[in-house]
Amino acid sequence: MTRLKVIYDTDPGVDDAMALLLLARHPDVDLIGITTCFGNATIETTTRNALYLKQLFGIAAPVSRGAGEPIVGGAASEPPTFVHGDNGLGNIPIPAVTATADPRPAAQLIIDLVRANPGEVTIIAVGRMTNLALAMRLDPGIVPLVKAVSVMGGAFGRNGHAGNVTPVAEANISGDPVAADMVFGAGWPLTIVGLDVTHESVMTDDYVQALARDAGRDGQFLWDVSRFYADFYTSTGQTRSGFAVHDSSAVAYALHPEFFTLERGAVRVVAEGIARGQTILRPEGYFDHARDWDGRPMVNVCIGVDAPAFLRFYRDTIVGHR
Ligand SMILES: [Ca+2]
Repeated sequence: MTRLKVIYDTDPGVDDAMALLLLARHPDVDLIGITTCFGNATIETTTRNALYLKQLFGIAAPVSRGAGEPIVGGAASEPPTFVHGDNGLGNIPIPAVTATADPRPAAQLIIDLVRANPGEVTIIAVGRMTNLALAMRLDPGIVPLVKAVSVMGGAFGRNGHAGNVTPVAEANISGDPVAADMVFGAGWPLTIVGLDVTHESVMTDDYVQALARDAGRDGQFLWDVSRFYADFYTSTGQTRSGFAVHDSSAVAYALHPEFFTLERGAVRVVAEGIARGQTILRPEGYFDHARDWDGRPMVNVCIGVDAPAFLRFYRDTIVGHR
């Protein structure tokens, strides 16, 4: 298999870090760029964290700083420190970081990498969609040059799962709904990996403990970085042990789409009001016209996942790297 060229657009973030490790350790992935966005922490913090992880994981790809606020509507909302800790990485100690960011803004790095690798780049976007929307706006010509886009975000109410910032909205989409609506309407081959499936896969304490035992330094890191995050999930009653696996699900889709079942259709995002950030699918073959969805491109929406296969894949990749 030729290696998959990946741009990882991220807001590290505990689960972002766990997904980045999966990308860094997978033999079939050629990680060519990491772009940061505000979200789980401020843009200063997520960029510092991405640089720290690049250093820690031994990643060669450039890290480029992206958006610090939504594409319209002003300042970012307060970071969810109760989920990812004050430093965005579950309050693990972070030593001085010597790696430095690429001088280009994230949107420019995305454009440059896509243009240098036409038809070959998969973008895995696991934060706000702001950098992708900015890149599209700067250079709409990149859209047909992208091989695939795999997005962690959204909530469609399948499998009994609600939103995680409101009953209908997921954080990445709610944090910049205008950008998400642009990205879902662009016309590139796009798959949305939302809470409908990410809440189906849970890394229990036993699972992470086994990684800590079997995967050396990487395993110990996974255990340490995820303790604060696991406490959030158990204290809020979302899990009995451990946490739902968000960002790594979007990575898994890019490498193993067969783990997932899909619905296809046009997706719009609610920009304002109490449903801000809600993702609404009009399925392909819907019986009637719906003006606000007419003319929008078809995208894939993940509605089911083989969670045991996915969790085995994550473990095998991390342990197998030793
Ligand atoms: Ca994220």
